[in-house]
Amino acid sequence: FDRPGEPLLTGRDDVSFDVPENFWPDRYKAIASSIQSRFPVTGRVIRVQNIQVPDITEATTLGRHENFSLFNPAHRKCSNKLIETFMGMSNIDQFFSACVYARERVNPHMFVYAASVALLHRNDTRHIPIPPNCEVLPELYVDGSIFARAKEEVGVIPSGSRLPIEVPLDLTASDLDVEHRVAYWREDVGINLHHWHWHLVYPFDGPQNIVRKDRRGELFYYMHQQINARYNFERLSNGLSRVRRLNNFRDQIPEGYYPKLDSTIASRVWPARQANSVMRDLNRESDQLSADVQDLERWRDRILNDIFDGSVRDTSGRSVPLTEEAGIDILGNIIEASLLSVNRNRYGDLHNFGHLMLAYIHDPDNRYQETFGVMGDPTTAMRDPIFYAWHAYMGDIFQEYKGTLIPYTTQQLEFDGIRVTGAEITVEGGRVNEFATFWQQDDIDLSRGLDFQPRGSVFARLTHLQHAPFTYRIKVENNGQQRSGTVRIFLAPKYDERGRNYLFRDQRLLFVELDKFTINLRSGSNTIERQSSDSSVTIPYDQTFRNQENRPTSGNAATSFNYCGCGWPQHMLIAKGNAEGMAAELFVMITDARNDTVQQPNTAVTNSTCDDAQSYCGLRGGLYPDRRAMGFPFDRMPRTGVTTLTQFLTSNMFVQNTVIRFTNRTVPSTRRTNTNTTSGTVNPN
Ligand code: CUO
Repeated sequence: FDRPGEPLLTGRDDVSFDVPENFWPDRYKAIASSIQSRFPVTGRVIRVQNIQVPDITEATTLGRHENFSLFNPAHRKCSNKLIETFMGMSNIDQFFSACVYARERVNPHMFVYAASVALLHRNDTRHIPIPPNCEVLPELYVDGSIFARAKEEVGVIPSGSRLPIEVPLDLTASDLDVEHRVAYWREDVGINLHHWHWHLVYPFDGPQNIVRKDRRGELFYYMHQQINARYNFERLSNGLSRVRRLNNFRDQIPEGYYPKLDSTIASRVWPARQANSVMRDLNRESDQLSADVQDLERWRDRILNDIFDGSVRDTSGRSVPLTEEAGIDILGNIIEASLLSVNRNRYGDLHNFGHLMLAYIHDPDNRYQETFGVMGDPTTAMRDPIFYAWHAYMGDIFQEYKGTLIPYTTQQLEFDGIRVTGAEITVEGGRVNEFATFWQQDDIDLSRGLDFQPRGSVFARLTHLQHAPFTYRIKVENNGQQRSGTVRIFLAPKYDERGRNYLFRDQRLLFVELDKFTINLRSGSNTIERQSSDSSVTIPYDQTFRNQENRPTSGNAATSFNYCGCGWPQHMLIAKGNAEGMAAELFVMITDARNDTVQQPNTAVTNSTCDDAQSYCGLRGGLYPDRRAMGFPFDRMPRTGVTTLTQFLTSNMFVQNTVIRFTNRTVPSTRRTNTNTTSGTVNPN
């Protein structure tokens, strides 16, 4: 994975690959011995098993120095071919050989993607950690200008004495653009890593056995619904209104975005989108891409019509009912669209082509020979404000379907004999029911992704949102026998943009899941305590910003740190709030675990750090670990007579008023490598 733009066969600093002769690309073969003498074998030597070289011709049709877009069907074909090759190797040594063979020949971004998907899904490599993508391809995560500064630092200062390079928060725009107020959130490394990882775990195309996962269409809907709920919470924290929906595909798009990312592999900067651009028909021969805005409209109309009809049509014209249980999953696969769509001819590829049209909006017919913008790659898409407008509209279509379902009755919501009598959160040294947020700085090592000499770590110092860890304390009365319950915890803003209370039908879409876990309820009174860091939606802070003391030396892909990666970053669990204290409602519900529990197959990985973020990422090798609809109990419209959250409550629920108070101070990380930086102080606003 390290330094994906560099040829592997020329040797590394501390590792050399003893590669069979037929693995060398033709252009190197004639000078192979002279190359090897320039890079003498030092340190560890890894012998690569000779295999019959796989046919990866199709995967090489994407050039090595082009940008790779997962949303582009032609690129997808290339990566699918590579994934199939990797998955088909009969043992781990052969898989490794195939990787070595392919790495010199295919597009580096595509290689990282395909090798990661294979590592995650092969039975014999599932235990092998994937290095953090932000270290391997830092150019997709941080300001492009820092690479020149890194070069300077590396060229002059010996490893160990180098100063971290500070990445300012105010980078991609100024506050003249109101959307910029939440740029710190959209451009957060942990958030973008999560999204990259989620799409690795849930690819929408590729071998059937990789795509076909339990409730993957529903999880596509739910995980992205939660992203938007979280984004809206952040927007309200910053005095912005909820995100608009991009529901008219022919309107001018007011949100501009200038990503400031460099692609060293393609030797280009990522294209920007000017404010007030308009989506146009795509016709890019060299990318094998053509689609009309009208296609999007037709697909959208068919989907909506069939939602209201209550059933969709498969390829043989048969009606597939959108049932209470399976409807959302079927729709998720149709709208995304994934390989599991019941009818791609009829429903097309709405979400993916929306990404593409937005990504090529600056050059839809390739007259300027410009590549795609950040919306064209899940690794970078969440940086752009338009991502949320597009997903808000996708979310809206899902809600049209949810609106056709019968609302939950009180009987479906209640847990007989269980009463939640109190819930609070406490921050050590803080006030009860007051979340505390602030800025924090952390470092990421860029050296795995830098292809210049000399080697050794060089760090980027990022400023990100953080909150003080807190403890939930929940009081429950059990009037029956001992039993198990599922605790479901959500948080939502209390007031809307105008400072008024929400209607339940609107507020339900703003609830962000904070945690979900099973507990044992004794007969009588129970007090449940739970730490915020144990959340079922997040991965630990250490997995985003790894403890630099414990990190492996640069150039060594083997790490003792088990990095699973999929999961919301712990440091972004709570929205920023504001200095005055933003009012938020903490919602706690306990449901009967007998109705929630899922019998897992023995392939489920439940005993590792990989099961950290089950709510957003599912369970590796297993079934989604909650039988209820994702987002329950907020996924449906309320029953008749319920207009407010208070009216919605049954006795097994509890709502606590809380406050999120933001303090404009920047806390250094305990993980940081050096207290100084190469530039001045950061301006957090
Ligand atoms: Cu995750 Cu639009 O699906 O990016």
